[in-house]
Amino acid sequence: AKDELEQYEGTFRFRDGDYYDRHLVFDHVVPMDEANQRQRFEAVARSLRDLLTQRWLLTKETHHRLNAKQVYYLSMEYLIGRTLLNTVTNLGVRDYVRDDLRSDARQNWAEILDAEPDAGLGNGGLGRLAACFLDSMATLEIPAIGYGLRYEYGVFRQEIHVGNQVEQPDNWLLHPDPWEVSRTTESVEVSLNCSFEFHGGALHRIPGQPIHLLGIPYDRPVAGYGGRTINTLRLWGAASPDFFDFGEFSGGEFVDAVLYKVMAESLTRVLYPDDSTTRGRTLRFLQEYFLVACSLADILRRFRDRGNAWSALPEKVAIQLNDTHPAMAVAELMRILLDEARLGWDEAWDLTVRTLAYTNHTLLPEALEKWPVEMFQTFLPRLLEIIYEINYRFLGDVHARYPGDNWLLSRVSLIEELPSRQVRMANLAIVGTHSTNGVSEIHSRLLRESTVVDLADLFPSRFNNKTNGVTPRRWLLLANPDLAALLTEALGDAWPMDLDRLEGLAPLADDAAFRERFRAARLAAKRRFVDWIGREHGIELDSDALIDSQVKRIHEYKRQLLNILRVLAIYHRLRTDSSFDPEPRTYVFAGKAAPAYHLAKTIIRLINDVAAAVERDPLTRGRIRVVFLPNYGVTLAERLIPATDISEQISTAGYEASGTSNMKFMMNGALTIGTRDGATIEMGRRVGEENMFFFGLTAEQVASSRASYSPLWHYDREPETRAAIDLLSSDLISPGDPARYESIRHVLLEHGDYYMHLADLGSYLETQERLGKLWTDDPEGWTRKSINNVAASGYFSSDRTIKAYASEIWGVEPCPIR
Ligand code: DL6
Repeated sequence: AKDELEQYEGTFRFRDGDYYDRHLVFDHVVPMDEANQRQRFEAVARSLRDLLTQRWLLTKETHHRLNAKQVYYLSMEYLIGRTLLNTVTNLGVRDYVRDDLRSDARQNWAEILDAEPDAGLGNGGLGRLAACFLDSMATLEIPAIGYGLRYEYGVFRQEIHVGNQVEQPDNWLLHPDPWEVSRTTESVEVSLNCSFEFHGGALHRIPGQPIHLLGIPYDRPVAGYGGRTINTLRLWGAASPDFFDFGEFSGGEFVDAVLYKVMAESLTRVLYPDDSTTRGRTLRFLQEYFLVACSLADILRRFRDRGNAWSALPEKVAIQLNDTHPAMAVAELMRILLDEARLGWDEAWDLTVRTLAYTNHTLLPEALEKWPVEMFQTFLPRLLEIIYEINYRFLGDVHARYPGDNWLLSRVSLIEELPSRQVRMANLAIVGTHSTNGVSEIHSRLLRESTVVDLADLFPSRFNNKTNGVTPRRWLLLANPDLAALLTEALGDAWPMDLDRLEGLAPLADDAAFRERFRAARLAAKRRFVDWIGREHGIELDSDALIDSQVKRIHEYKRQLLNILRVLAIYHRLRTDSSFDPEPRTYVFAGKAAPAYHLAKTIIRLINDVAAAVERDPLTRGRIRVVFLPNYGVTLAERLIPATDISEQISTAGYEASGTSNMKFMMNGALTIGTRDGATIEMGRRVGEENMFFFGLTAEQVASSRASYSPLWHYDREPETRAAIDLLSSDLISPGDPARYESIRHVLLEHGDYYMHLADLGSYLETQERLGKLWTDDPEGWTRKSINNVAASGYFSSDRTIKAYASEIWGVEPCPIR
């Protein structure tokens, strides 16, 4: 790999600073010493894009020439983060970039990196997984294109005002994005059977009058590690095909004509900021169809351009649906094969099912998408006809297998009849694809055994598991340079592409000198984070204190509330028990709440109120710290995860499909405290449970004890539980406003505590105490466990996950670019 890299750099190296200087001065028409850091960032990024362009072209040309089977990943979300350092890392051109920048006396690398906005085109786990998968597919040289939408506004920017979340728009495309290439010549037309008009200051639907929209592709390079393959992420932007309606224009309806154009472009203006419910929103429905229609048209054009016959579709094309969001692809592909390719139903259906595959990412019932039949009827009547026909034939088959079981028919039907008629997108996705996978072993099992048990019985061979993974390039090599350097020294430089090599660390856990160095590397990461938080947020932290982090979307099932109740219990002890002397700990929280999710926003307020109470109180100040970091995103995660000692994975068992931050923390040496949920269970199996800190009810216990569970029982009998809950309405936490957390108290005590916080609080506190003791009394034992965690994290590389998708679902091989 090293030889290849050198050859690669030799071929395309920056020449004596040409690329950067030229871009900086000529693109911006600015003297070099007057350029700002944003302009410098754009110049470096454009130089890097130049550097990889020939490889990018060669990758496309090779895939085309060899007519290689290609993966198409359809996702409404890609949580990409920044691209500059990742590209430099993956191409291995750090030194060349440094050389190139030398001509610019005023450049500052850290500031240049900070000038790039996070591309936040996703809400959380599902979107970040898609970005990790792109990295792995390119690294493994799998011919792949990611398809998504080019939202002008990504996930909102979170600010905290007086403890409350305030959402601000994230106008990440305010400045031109130096990575993207717009390909107007490859635009696609998308038709809907309903137009709109403006009158009386409002937008009105005109059903039956077709409307045509244009999908414009914007391509971003995805450089695999080692820079051999450069794949493409193609994001669709919406536009109106006619720049102006000249009829209206000349008739004096200038404003309406322009409004029409604005409306068309609004389709891809903004990402829906909710990771579990978007039901019922027309714009979201249209966004999903737009992604599907543009992408399928593009995929099939490419397929036909390579001279393939329709019958070869599943041999040349594998389309992965990232959740049900692109599940309309089942009906749209059928439409194209029936109406445009003019195939018969049976052949079209066979090709569709063999080409498509579906990944489920959640068991939460509110996240299983359903779209009103009426919406299909209005905008996509042909798709509805096809869905009805699929359903008619499918239910006919089920009836033939289980005659007389009408209840089964109504459960598996693609159409839900009551309370209103809706298309069940998960059923459509399962019936219309050859593979349905969950994202961890427990999730795949629960999916089969409960969520869609009937469909799993009907199609047992379609169901499989692909435990998630994360890319070690971004999450270890880039994010944690000190630890990465130590790993390279101990194991050689192949680990970023072959993460199982980390197993070689296990014997070193018993080597005192190595442990010392490992601790030093971890401390360096902590210091870097502590410096940054001081600079950026004016918060002074102690880098010797334990850093305990829970970072993810704020959601009841993820139980940030359990975490903060635990902090309240400790706060109470510090105030009432003078002999209590816990280890210094910084409790870090970060995450966004969906803007309409009131309880989640109240939890954010509570965390901030507890943080303030701890600081106000002379009995607690300086002994523990609570910090809520605003605007959690990829870049913040890259800073915080390497610095974290304890990773909190405390969802109610049976609710977190997989989790992926758990893997990132493990790779960087944090110890995990967690429930037996999602992929955390598999982490425990890999590293050995003695290196993890499990607590609480299992998924089976949650299910079986739900009926008899009484949160009041815990409140009445457990003094710490009672103290924590009583603090919620005390003057200490919400001075002068005792009702502020009434909704939380109500959910916990009167409304049955659906996510069973109180059932687990006792064992959570005990387990935390064990962790604290280990940290203070046995630092060597702690480091040993930490090393063991890194050593066992190889399995959680997204390369492993992608290899399994490639061989077991897609049937694709790597296609080396020579
Ligand atoms: O599979 C990626 C990620 C999992 O790790 C999380 O456990 C799961 O919550 C998340 N799901 C979503 C959105 N769900 N929906 N729809 O982000 O997927």
